[in-house]
Amino acid sequence: MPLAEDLKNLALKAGFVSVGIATPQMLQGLPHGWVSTVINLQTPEEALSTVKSVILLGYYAWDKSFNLAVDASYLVSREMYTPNVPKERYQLYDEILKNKAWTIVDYLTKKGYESSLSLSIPLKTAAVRCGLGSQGKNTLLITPNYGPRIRLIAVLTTAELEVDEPFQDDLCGDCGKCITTCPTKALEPYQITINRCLTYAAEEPHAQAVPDDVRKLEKKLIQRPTSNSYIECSTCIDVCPIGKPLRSK
Ligand code: B12
Repeated sequence: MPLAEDLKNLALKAGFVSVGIATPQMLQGLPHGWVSTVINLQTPEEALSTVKSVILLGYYAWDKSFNLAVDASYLVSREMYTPNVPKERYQLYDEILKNKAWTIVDYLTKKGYESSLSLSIPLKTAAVRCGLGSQGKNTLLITPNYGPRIRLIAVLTTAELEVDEPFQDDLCGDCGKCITTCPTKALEPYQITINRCLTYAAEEPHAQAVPDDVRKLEKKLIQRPTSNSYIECSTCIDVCPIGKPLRSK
């Protein structure tokens, strides 16, 4: 069995629902560098200089609780905020993704290929080039079967693998539910104003760039199971009709 097929079967067995493969050359021209204050996006080559293939893995996050984020209290709690100390945050879905993707890294490493996980390449646009789905009006990756209820991670490897075709269709069509339902009006078709997104507001409790009306809605709408944790907003995912489960809450 070709290695790509072998890896796809392994990924499905590990619990991923969609898998696609591209070369780093196929991922040229994607977003790069700092996205607001959130992340410094890397190219695959910056993440692993010897990379020959990029494997994009999609995990079905079917429950709101996957959006749980926990801030390390001694670093960043609202009461004890210390400027200039790097923040540390655990997002439940990131931890699940990393855990599952290690199966693929481990398998490739044992076969002699250098391999690593990446959450710092631009995963949505990479996933489109790997054939997983289209980029939606909410800016998220929309897959035909699960809509945007997919979380993404990449495995970078020196193995040369058979690649997939980029996804060509626009799955949103005339729908604009995510745009009209976003509580802070952060979305325009295919674009987001980051400092109006409730997730950004919750992640950055001290950012001056977040307008007052958004801070008020953050206090009202963001659920906080404990003082150091919150459930990230997922309204623009929940309302998407594509792949919507019968019972979505
Ligand atoms: C930075 C970031 C954020 C920031 C900024 C969001 C953003 N859209 O950039 C904030 C904190 C606001 C955020 C919020 C959320 N995020 Co976030 N975030 C990221 C991160 C780290 C990078 C995203 C990125 O590349 N931004 C850079 C901008 C420039 O790229 P872009 O959004 O693709 O913008 C392009 C489009 O606008 C496009 N475009 C412009 N016009 C047009 C027109 C057409 C027709 C088309 C097709 C495209 C197009 O051009 C732009 C540049 O290429 C990724 C993880 C990763 N490493 O990729 C997760 C990620 C995108 N987030 C994710 C999620 C789930 C969320 C939230 C739902 C929160 C949550 N509950 O987890 C919200 C959703 C908000 C939203 N609708 O975007 C998931 C999305 C999964 C999916 N199905 O796509 C990711 C992939 C994390 C993961 N590991 O799964 N996020």
